[in-house]
Amino acid sequence: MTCVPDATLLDALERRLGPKGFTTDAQAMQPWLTDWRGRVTGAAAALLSPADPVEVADIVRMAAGAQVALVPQGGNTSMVAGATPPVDGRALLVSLRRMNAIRSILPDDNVAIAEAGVVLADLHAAAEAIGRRFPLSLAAKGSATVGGLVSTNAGGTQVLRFGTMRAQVLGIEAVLPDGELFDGLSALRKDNRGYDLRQLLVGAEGTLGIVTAASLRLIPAFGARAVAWVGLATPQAALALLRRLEGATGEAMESFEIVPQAALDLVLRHVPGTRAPLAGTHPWHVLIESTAPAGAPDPGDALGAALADAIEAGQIEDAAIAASEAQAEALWKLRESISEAERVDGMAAKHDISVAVSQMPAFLEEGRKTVEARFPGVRVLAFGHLGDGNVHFNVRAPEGADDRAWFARDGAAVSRFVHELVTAEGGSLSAEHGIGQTKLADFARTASPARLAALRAIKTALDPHGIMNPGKLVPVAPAAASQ
Ligand code: 2HG
Ligand code: ZN
Repeated sequence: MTCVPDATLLDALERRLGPKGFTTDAQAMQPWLTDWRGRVTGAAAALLSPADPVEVADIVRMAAGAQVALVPQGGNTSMVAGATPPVDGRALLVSLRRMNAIRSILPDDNVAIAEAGVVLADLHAAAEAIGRRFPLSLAAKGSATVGGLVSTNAGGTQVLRFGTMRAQVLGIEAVLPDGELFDGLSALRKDNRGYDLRQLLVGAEGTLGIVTAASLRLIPAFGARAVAWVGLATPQAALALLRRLEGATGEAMESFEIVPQAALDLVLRHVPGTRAPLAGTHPWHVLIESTAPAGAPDPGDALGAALADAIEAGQIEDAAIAASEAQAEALWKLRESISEAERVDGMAAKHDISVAVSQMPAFLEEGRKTVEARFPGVRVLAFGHLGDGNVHFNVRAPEGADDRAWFARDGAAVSRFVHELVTAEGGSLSAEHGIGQTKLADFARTASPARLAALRAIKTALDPHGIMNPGKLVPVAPAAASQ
């Protein structure tokens, strides 16, 4: 159990961080105490906004001495309330947003060294300015920060070709729970010096330390991209199309996102300036992006030919390829606005699940029927990264129901049911969003004893007083919980 921060600690922190780095003002803290989806609100004794890694190290050292909890936060876009402090108000919220410098960008190494508070869109722009690309993107790119992306091992829409954040991180600088600065910001492509602390911190959700900067892999900018929208009848047809396009266009394809008609309808209803991408409606849709290096043939040619073959073979119902960058952006906006449209529409029980890619079509259809039969009236809205075997299998309240009341009454039972279903299929209840607080109980229930024991052993070894982001990711052992 962590301690309540006393006046001596708060005074010392205020003196160390100055007015820009320390506040206890309720109004200033308020926007950062509730998660993006508005489901979880916590409390904090103070909001700390360090300006550099030395200040972060001092904060952690002081908090460790007093056994006070720290909750690191970046853009506050967590889908699992991973950066929302506990309700007891004992924790100090540590915002990394002021640490937003790109320290260096090294074209010959294809590396950018970015501080934790760098916003993803700014990293994209910096890479583009030197003819490179940071190959990870997601809908929250205008707010999500490097520290959060690293700490959650974020995925997004290009994982199919480039992998998750784990594959992009070459080095990490972080403050460990005792206040020591781990300077692992190398640009080394190969480094076999034993346990990989860097990879331990990726996806640790701030429970093993505070990531202050990362060296990140860049790749050459693409010469051209082709973006297509396809209408089809079933997820099975979508999977067959994925494999057909891989055969026809090989490495060129980098996104393959599945969208049910209901998700497209939500976007068209709630997001101004959007319009239907195809003339008719279709049970399912797929957004595809294919790219080619500078000087290579237009990727639209191979993609167009493969889609024409798929129409001829009866695999898909309709398809359109964006004729301009503006059209390509408009298609991406339809996909990237689903989360926001769903949020505007009302509460949903959110499930970020993965199964083997080959099993996903059956899970989408059978899983939906099973959930809708068990909880009559609910509406499954499953969309996302079919190419990675990861969809957001969200469940909305029955039509016309008071969504907040429904969520309060049934949300946990629905999530438990979905998580048990996916675990029974050999899948994961967290594919790319992390465990945070909202998945913790179901993670504890469904994880194997060996997985939980290893997780707890690592946590205890590095953070013996449990001050780093308590209540997230690592389920408390039953004996400790009953104390
Ligand atoms: C996406 O793929 C994000 O759009 C958000 O991961 C998913 O809101 C969601 O459930
Ligand atoms: Zn996603």
